[in-house]
Amino acid sequence: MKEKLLLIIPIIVALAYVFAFVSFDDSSNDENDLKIIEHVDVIMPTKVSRPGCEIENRCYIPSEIFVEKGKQVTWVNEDSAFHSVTSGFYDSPTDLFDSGYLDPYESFSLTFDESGIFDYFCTLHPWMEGQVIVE
Ligand SMILES: [Cu+2]
Repeated sequence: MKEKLLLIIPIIVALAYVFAFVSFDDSSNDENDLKIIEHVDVIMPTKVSRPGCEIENRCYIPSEIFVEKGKQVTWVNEDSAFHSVTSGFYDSPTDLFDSGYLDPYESFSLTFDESGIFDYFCTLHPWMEGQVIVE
């Protein structure tokens, strides 16, 4: 009986190593996902679907972003509500760009090929305003 146990224990240890390896492999996949999220430049944080974030200019974070000409800017909606990234202002939209409604955790990317100041807002929440400054 004791000899049987002595045989079983190494097998259990070996299996534990295999499972540890498998779960390690999974976590490396998660790291890859995180790398994608690291490329986010601007977030729409939680609770911005109610007024208040505009007081400290935190409806988009950062609300002002400086980028080099030709560079891409990526927004991600970290809120549980829909939001948009739409060029211009709520009462005077321009038709330069419009993300449409972004689902929670959906992202939107845009490449800016011309220098200038690009104001944008959310079509659902007029108090949400941001700026991309292309140098
Ligand atoms: Cu919004």
